[in-house]
Amino acid sequence: MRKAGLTLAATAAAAALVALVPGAPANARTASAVYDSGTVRVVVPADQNMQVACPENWVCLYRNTNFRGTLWSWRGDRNRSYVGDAANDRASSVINNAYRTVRFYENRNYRGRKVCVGRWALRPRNKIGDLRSYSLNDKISSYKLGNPCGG
Ligand SMILES: [Ca+2]
Repeated sequence: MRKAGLTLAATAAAAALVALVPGAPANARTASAVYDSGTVRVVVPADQNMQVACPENWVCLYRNTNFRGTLWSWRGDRNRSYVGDAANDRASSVINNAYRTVRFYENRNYRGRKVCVGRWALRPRNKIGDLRSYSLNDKISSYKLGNPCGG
């Protein structure tokens, strides 16, 4: 069911992109399209390099570095053995606003290279602005909530 929701959201986002760009008003740089199924949120900025906030208690993947571009996010209450086709292997930065530590993995089912990101309470140390630093750019496929990093 989760996978179906994400696919629907991604399809809607793609359609909105086409609709937003032609004839966009002068203030289009501040506009964004939000698709929220309750568990999955896709935000598509009119300006594809715009910085979009990550909601509290959500886990956020960004298409571009420094938390810019298309945002895919999930409520921070469960593991994701697969982030779905829309977000898979596309994130270049991440924010963990969940109340628990998150480990992001290169492959599905929590396999491969990983990076640990501290919880909401540790902000601003709860984010990675450039996943190239961890050799995980355009690679994240799953993530798991867990114990503090280094524990
Ligand atoms: Ca991957």
